[in-house]
Amino acid sequence: MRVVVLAGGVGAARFLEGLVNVIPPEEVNVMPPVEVTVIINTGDDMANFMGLYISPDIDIVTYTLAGKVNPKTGWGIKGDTFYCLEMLQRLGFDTWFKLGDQDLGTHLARTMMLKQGRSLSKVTKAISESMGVRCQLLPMTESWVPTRIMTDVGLMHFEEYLVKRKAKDEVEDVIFDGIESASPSPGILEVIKQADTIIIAPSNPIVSIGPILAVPGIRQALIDASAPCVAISPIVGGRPVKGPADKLMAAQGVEVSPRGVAELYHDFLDVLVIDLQDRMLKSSIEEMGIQVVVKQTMMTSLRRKKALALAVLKAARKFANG
Ligand code: FO1
Repeated sequence: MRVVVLAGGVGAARFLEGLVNVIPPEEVNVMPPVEVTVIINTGDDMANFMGLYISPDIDIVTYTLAGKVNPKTGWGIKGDTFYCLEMLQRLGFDTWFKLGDQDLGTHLARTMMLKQGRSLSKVTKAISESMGVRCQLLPMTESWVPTRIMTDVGLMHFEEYLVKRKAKDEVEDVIFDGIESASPSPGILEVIKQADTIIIAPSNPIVSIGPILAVPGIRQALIDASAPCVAISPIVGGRPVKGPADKLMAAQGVEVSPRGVAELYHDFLDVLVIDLQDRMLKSSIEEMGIQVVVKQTMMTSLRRKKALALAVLKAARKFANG
């Protein structure tokens, strides 16, 4: 069975941890082997940050699936040290983006491999495989398409808006710089076409899933796909579980609710999984032609992550069987 997941950062990575834990390991041949391919947002990438190529969402997913991620923050490496940053600070540099010493190793490796002319897909494969990640991780595109936020104090990279300035600026617009001339990474359109199940992970619909959908060809591939497409709402009780999705959705004139998420994905979505807190929205979302499953979606333990993943796979199978 081929499962394809569209993913951003922390929320998606937590869901993926549940998913890979409910899929029988290859050696247990209870069913045809299940391949999981993750199409990851690269709009957060910084192409020359301290001279390095930084891919936050790719690293969050890689470290999480490798069991290395810092569980408290959801990003960076568990137990990492920050001596390099401390030295940079002493030398007068602004170290607002916290890159740990081991994390810097990943960025140095990626930057050197890219400089040798290897593609971001190949670099991502090399790094994730060396960390023992079994899923196939694909950057949404291989060209640099930074997400920029137009605010009342000017245009800035998404990470500067979110991390450096703590998402305090008024959002006027969200721009996926150069995305119209980008193309999906090799294999992405095929993997969507051949998928048995497509999952939209609980990531920020505007700046994590949005850029993936904006890569020319990907949204149409999802619309044309024969596989059922199931999303988990990242908005629970009118608020994002984590991050600035509410501010960004409001700035785009989208209702900050699972119904708003359904609106954003309506042209390719078959089923939306919403939290118990939002069960009163079920019928109005179903009126949009999208089936709704009401579940506990707060992933506060591995047990809950696994239960959510199983519910999503079950919803997809139920939809596929009509
Ligand atoms: N998020 C923060 O809020 N503060 C940080 O200092 C920070 C550092 C960081 C380093 C590497 C990495 O892969 C991610 C990092 N993040 C940090 C997370 C990141 O800013 C966002 O959570 C994602 O880009 C959004 O999905």
